[in-house]
Amino acid sequence: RVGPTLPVLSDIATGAVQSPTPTVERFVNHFLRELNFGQGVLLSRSTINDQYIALAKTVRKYMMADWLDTGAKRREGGTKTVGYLSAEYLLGRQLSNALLATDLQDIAADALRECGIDIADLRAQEIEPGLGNGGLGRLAACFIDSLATMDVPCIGYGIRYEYGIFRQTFEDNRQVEVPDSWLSLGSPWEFPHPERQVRVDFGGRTEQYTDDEGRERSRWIPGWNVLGIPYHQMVPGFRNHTVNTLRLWSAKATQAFDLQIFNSGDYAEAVRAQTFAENISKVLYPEDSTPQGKELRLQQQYFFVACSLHDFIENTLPQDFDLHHLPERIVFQLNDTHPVIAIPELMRILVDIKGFDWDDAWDITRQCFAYTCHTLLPEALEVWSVELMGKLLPRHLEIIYRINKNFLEEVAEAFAGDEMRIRRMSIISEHPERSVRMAYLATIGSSKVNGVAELHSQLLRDKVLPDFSGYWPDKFTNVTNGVTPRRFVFLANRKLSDLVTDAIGDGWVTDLEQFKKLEPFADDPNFRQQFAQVKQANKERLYNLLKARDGLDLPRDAMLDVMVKRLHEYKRQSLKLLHIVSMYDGIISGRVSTESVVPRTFVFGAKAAPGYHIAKETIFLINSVAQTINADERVKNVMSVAFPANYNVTLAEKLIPAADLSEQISLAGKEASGTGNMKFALNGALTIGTDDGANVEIRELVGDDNFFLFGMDEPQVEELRAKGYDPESYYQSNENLRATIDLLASGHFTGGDRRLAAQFVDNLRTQDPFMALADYQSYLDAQARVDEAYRDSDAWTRMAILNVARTGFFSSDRSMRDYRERIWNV
Ligand code: 73E
Ligand code: PLP
Repeated sequence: RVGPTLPVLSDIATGAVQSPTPTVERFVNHFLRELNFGQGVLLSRSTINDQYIALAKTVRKYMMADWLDTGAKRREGGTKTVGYLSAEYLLGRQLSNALLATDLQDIAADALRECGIDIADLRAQEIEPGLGNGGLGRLAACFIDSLATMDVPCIGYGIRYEYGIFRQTFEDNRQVEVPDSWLSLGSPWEFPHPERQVRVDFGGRTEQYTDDEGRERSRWIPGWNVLGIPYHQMVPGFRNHTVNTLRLWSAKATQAFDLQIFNSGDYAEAVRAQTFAENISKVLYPEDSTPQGKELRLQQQYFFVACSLHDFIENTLPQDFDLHHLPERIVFQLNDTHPVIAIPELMRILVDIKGFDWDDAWDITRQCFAYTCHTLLPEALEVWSVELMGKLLPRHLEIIYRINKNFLEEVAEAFAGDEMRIRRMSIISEHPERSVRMAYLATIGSSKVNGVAELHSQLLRDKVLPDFSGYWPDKFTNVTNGVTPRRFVFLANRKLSDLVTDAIGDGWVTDLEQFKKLEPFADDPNFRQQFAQVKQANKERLYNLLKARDGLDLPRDAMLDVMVKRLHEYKRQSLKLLHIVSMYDGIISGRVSTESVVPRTFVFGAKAAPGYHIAKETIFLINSVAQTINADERVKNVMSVAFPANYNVTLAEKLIPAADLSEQISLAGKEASGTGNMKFALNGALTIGTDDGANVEIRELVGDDNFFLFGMDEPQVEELRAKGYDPESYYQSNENLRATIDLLASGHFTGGDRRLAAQFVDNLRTQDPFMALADYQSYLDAQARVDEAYRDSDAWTRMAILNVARTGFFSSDRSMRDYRERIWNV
């Protein structure tokens, strides 16, 4: 246990004692002090990085008293805390968010101006911490923002990866991954606490023994261990004086190096153990939507979960807390299966360390966990081989076996003689190798299980976990995802925010349903005009950025059609590419005149997992098509394609507010929810989309007239699959599709080399696992409706305003209210 009760003198942090009203003068003072005494430089000699760090540390100071007070309030209050367990947090830049939360934006800008500094330059200096892959990690970041804003006690627990998601560059149109050294210029937002290190054991074996009371017990004799060092970050609520904590763990070797070996001259060997241990938090696995069955990943999972549980039980709860009451003080939300090893870990703590009876421990454990599933793809359901689990975590494997045995006995009693069911519901699957199904463990060990959009939760119940939802119907629920309006509207779209605030006041920032009040403004020509001006200004801002960042020259007055998200076959960037090539083919073949088309600028943003071959081929082809089209005089001024490298939160914040059209075109039943779709709608883009994930709810809310729906729905997909899907038949029967694919295959976009497009084309014609060809014609028809609608720009703007007005539901504040009511009971 760290830190006895401190003497009263040091407990001075109450906002009241601390904080005189911020003024420009005081801010200048603090900033210069940080520069001089923190960075050790004079203003006249300081670099932009010095200035950025000094500014960050200045802003931090303004949050400090609130942070300490929030912590004290939480400890005294004895309230229930949400422990959000997530292997990913895709935070995005911190500076702007901190300035916004503390209402210091104007003061800071003025103060820096007095120092001769443009604050925009310092904002641009920050490297975003990319400690997540995409939607799942960004969701975690939105959720902790909302919890702080709603003053809900929450500790976010995760991993402080030394390298986050790779930086994407393109060479010869191909993706090249560069390590993301986000820490290289210093990281002013984190507070390391090496003195609060936690030891985490691995490996070894178990041993049976009889305890003092004559009970048969098992204990773990670990083989090796590492240390977890916590790094704390502030999570400020929006102007409410609440600052919650994000606690990320970094791995460190128990012993730095072997001095004897070092002295003998074998330097590599001397640090081998250290390197091994520290590899655990070295880098984020760049896989999205599919798990990586690698030993190191299981190490990462157990590492952060063991640290977090220890931290909460030993360091956060009062010293003599009776753990029988644990469910009154914590609910651990499992962000997908990545932290599910926490369930047997809590059992181990309660049974092996605290001496609880199994049944008591199990009762407590199940109340302490809730599980969110984020996927439907069967290949994405995480499993760990029994062999690996036994090698790395032998005691946990034993515990999992016992949980399974008890559970299957229960099932056997309820469904006597139903052997098949028992086999289906077992945590242990036998094929292709004996392995632990983490989603089953999560479901059995949690009080609640939720999907992330209505459709997804339904499919989760019906398709992924039908036996479990039949057995425990009340355990299953839905919480539709949401996004934080602070970052993705207020910060990202300042112009829209001002316009909206002028119209309906600023209550929407923490109560996004107030966007509803905008509805009447859709019929106000003056408001429409201003709204259109905002969109145009956001486009200009984006084009200036893309010019400076990527050397791209984009026309100013085309429809901006955006598809940004991880590159995955189920998301169907391939379908978008077919649409582009078809439009291009129409023009160059003379079937369509340039005068008759609605000019479009297409923007892609997408990282492919480094080992995902077909995804990387798709990136290559998109870049090749972009290069060809952009250089072709015949389509000049009517078509351009941009693929800025390294799509991340920072780029999303510029791209989304500028978009006219949001591409959400996954095969129905595959995208659990999507959150990018929500951000676009809230920023006044219209959606062209399938009946998938949260698109369904977006469409219901904005209305059919304000949404471009296309493609099969999920039952139709299933039906076609059952009938036998033959992509080639679509190729043969659809002339436009055939021309499009043939043009792609011809080498036209790949310098005459047909081989370079062959894999992509063959894959579509022979496999097409996500049925792009089946939805092709419907997609083109919907795009024609988009063109039609866009021609009447005023009517388009009206639809865009209605999208904003009707999508306030997608605030992550609402998601958090749903979790509170349906799951956490906090
Ligand atoms: O539909 C998205 C969803 O919006 C889903 O694909 C994504 O989670 C988002 C937030 O709910 C997701 N990511 C992963 N699984 N689902 C995943 C799986 C393994 C590793 C990393 C991410
Ligand atoms: N990647 C980044 C950088 C994001 O900001 C987001 C969400 O906004 C996503 C991925 C998820 O996008 P989608 O929901 O379209 O998969």
